[in-house]
Amino acid sequence: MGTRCLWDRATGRLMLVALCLAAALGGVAPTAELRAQPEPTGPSVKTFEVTASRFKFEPAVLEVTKGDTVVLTVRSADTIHGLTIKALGVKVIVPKTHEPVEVRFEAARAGTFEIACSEYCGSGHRRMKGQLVVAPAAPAAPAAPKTTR
Ligand SMILES: [Cu+2]
Repeated sequence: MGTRCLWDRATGRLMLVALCLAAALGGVAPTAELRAQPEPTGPSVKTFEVTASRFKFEPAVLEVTKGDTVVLTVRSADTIHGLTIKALGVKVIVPKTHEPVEVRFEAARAGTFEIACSEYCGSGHRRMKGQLVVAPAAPAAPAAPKTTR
């Protein structure tokens, strides 16, 4: 009789634990499903607000994926500048009026391309550089680890 009673209690406890576990799992599952959704791949439009000033571009490094349409809205914070990416045939004059200028192009090639200032803007003009980093089109395999410099 005594053992029987203990058994019932143990079974009850087990069932309670099982119920709690099921509830917990049920609560976790939707989050896991959301996280499992793959990121959209393929070409898209990447827009950047770029500020040119003596003697830098901000942000200095723009990262896109091959095939992306890149839209840059460029403003000058001080004087006249230019923004060129020779390798991709991009060139735009950035007026000193702070008026934004827009330049749109396709990131047709993967690689790292220099962004330079095309209008003489002072003693640091020649070192006024940025980078456009065009990653290869999204691979099916997991992305390679990012290299840092
Ligand atoms: Cu310049």
